[in-house]
Parts: sequence; C-alpha cells; structure tokens
Amino acid sequence: MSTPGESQPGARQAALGTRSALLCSDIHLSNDDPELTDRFLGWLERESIRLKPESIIILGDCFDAWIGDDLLDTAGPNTCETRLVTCLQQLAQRGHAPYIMHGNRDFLLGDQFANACAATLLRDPCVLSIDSGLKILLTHGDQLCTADTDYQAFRRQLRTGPWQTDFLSKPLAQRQEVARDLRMQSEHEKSVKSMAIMDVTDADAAFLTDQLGADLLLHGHTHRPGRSVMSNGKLRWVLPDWAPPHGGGLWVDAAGIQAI
Ligand SMILES: [Mn+2]
Repeated sequence: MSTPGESQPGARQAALGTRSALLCSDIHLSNDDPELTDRFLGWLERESIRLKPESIIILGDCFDAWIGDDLLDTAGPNTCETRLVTCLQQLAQRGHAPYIMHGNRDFLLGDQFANACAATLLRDPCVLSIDSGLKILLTHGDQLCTADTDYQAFRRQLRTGPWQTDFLSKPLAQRQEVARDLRMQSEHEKSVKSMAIMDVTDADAAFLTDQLGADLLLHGHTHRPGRSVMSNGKLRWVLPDWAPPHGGGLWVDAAGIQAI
C-alpha cells in the first residue's frame, strides 16, 4: 500500500551526499503526449551514458498529475508511468541512483511507485552535499512562492492526511476527474495572476537557504530557468521545464554547476 504525500514526512530523505548528480524537473509527463516521454527518456539515457552521474534527481512535477500509486497496477506497458518506471529501474541497475521529490502536480507519488523504480523519495526541502564540500538546498519551489497566498492555502489543504486519505479512497475514474478539475483551476489561475506573484519570494528563498546552511539554492516549478543572485549574496539556480522546445537540466559535480 502506498504512503501518500507528506503525511509521513519522517519517511522521506532530507539530506543526500553524492559525487555527481544529473538534475531535472517539471517534465509534466502525460499519456496525452507520448513524444514528450520519448524525448525525456531519451535525454535521461543519453546524458547518463555521457556524464555517468552517481545520482539522478527529479525535482518534482515529473508527471502532469499523479492520482495514486495503485494506477501502476493497471497501467499498460506503453504508458508514461510504466515507461518511466522501467527506465529508472534500468538506470539504477547501471549504478545511477534515482531520487524523486514531490512537485505540486505529483505530490501523491508514494512508496509503491518509488520501490517500482528503485528510487528514493526526497523530502522538500533536502540538502544535497557534493563531495567537493558544496551544499545545495533542493526544493521543488512552490512552497517559496509565498506571495501567492491563495495557492499556499490550497497547497496546505491538499497536503493534509485527511484530504489525501479521502482522495485515495475514491475510485480511479473519480480521482481522474478531480485531478482534471484541479489542473483546469491551476491553468486558469496562472492566466490571471502576475508573474511576480507566481515567482519565488527572494526573502524567503534566502532565509531558507541560510537556515539550512546551504551555499546555494536550486529549484524548479516556476518554468523560468536561469541563475540569479539572492539578497543574501547566494546563487539561485532554476531548472527548465520540458514544454517544447524546452528541456534539459543541470549537472553538478566537484567542478560546480552547469546547464545541460
Ligand atoms: Mn510545479
């Protein structure tokens, strides 16, 4: 049986040490877009062969929606869910350990899913320590969008145990419907809110990075990739999304961070 969301935060890994990591996020895999699955899995395979990462870290919103791990029981071999599971399992066997953090779209990814792909679920936030000594604060990023108070209230509601237990007790078809409604609501809100409100709040980002003793911040979610300096003087890296023609991620090793 799967363990939903953050109802058991102790079960998630909050720190990770590695020699090198391939990071990506916001792929939004969906069975409506098999080409996106082809493109993303092809990229993971290619970059793993080229860079030989010790860790592969997906920093949230791997899927456009996740309605419960039990959908794996009936997912066909060509679905994006099964294809990702198979791909990560193979990468794990070749020595590239997969790690997955929840995004706001797939916060119900649980233990059944993680076990199926030989992945470890990361807590949000999580501190990544590179062998060189660099400490990177990893977060999906939505919890730092604090100017969007409506979203934060909505997020708190969805991350409670009772909401999740109630949701997961519904039949799959009904959960699909709820997920569709939530997605439409989110698209609507994105279209009427300003970019500033939906971005990370600098003061909160800087505070969290300092509080957890990290040298820099790395997140996804905003679909505004790049690098900037926060008010505490530390760097903030943002991962790209995968809506065409976007894609790619970040590479971290003893030499530092670079976009790939
Ligand atoms: Mn997101």
